[in-house]
Amino acid sequence: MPSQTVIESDGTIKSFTDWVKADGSTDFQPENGRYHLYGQHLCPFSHRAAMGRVLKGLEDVISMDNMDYELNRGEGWKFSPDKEGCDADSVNGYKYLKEAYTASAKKLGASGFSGTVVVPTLYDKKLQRVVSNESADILRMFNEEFNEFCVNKELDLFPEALRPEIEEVEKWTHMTIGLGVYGPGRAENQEEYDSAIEKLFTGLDKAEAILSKNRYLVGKQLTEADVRLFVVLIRFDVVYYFLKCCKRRIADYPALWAYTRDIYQTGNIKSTVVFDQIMKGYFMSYYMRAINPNKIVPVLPELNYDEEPNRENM
Ligand SMILES: N[C@@H](CCC(=O)N[C@@H](CS)C(=O)NCC(=O)O)C(=O)O
Repeated sequence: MPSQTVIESDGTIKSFTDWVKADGSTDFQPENGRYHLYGQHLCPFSHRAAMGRVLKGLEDVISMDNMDYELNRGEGWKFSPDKEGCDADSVNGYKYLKEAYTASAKKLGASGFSGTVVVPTLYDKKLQRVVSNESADILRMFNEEFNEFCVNKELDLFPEALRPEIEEVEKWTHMTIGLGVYGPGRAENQEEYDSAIEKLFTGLDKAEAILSKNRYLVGKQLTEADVRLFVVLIRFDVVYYFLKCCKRRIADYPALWAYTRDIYQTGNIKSTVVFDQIMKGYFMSYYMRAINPNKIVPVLPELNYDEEPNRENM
């Protein structure tokens, strides 16, 4: 089966875009123990994949290593088993994730990897190469392609009948909120800042209006649209608020705050939210070098994510 990953005209690979498929239409069949996830708790995109893994009950089927939370430009994601909560590379024993990317690119006949080495990365231990480094695709693979092996087969985060609506909601939540949280911090002048704030809080107000009437964003069940919004909301008051998104906290929005707690308390999701690493990751990594050169990690705000959400009967 030809790989879906493209070798660019310069001979390199910029991203891995293959798919695990239960119907046998690709080289990547779902198997117990065959795939591995490289992630980091700080990253909302990595969190999408970690949530899919836990929601579907795939912890024993898909192994996972957590990278060093401190990301440096140049060297990229590193394995630091000596740091609390961080793992060694349990598959290849590499020191840097880029080694897996380079070896995978060579395996496909490319001269190297020229894109950004990211988390999440889904790796195939059998064919010894990266399958995908796109979180939206990995979340869908976990949802659909491992039903033979997962604990929660009946959970469908992307039900056929709701797909157009889910994609529509994901589009505006991603543009206004998912990407929107980075706008105010990156603005280079007042005008840019003001318009970034306007865009972000218009998106949050819209989500608040929907979630004050509905338990979930689409239909009457948890879908991937909720997963994708949750990973942003759970970081908002502890990180993005301090990146100049400070018009309002999520805790100041009645519906968004209860919705965030509701999802946080669903199944095993809590186990995927590691505030200590989220804080260290954002405040110590190169993203914040300009505004936090001394790598000071602020105190975690006192917020009770375990407080009763009272949303079951909505
Ligand atoms: N499109 C990718 C983006 C993932 C992504 O941007 N991850 C960031 C961490 S939040 C990363 O690994 N950045 C690496 C770097 O900046 O060197 C996805 O959704 O999976």
